[in-house]
Amino acid sequence: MKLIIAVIQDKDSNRLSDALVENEFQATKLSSTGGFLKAGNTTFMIGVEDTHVERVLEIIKENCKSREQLVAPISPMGGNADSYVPYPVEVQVGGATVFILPVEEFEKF
Ligand code: 2BA
Repeated sequence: MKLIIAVIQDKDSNRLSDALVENEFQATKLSSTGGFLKAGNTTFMIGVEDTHVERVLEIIKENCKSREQLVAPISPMGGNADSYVPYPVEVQVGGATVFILPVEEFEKF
């Protein structure tokens, strides 16, 4: 068994939830915050048998889009004003960042 942990954008989370339910995969959704943008994102925990990992990855790919996001300028606040960028910068936020972990034991009580 594997635990798939997928960090995705909030905008895609309902679509991904629906697609997982349609395909009879169980998942837990957590509200999370990206360390770089400090903006909300969504983390899915999906426990599946090894043979279903590829299918779940396909579903994630089909339902999560990469997008450009603007990062607001951060004031230097006593730091080096030379490195201050006074305008928003665009970053490409991926459709999904996925970790696949082996599960040692799985129990439901
Ligand atoms: P954030 O940390 O808010 O990052 C959002 C996007 O900002 C990233 O998209 C990347 O394009 C850019 N970015 C991140 N750190 C950067 C830096 N030091 N310099 C320049 N640009 C930077 P993604 O790579 O697609 O990541 C989307 C979200 O997935 C991340 O949100 C974070 O919540 C999670 N994530 C990504 N890599 C991770 C990792 N290795 N471990 C844990 N979570 C990760």
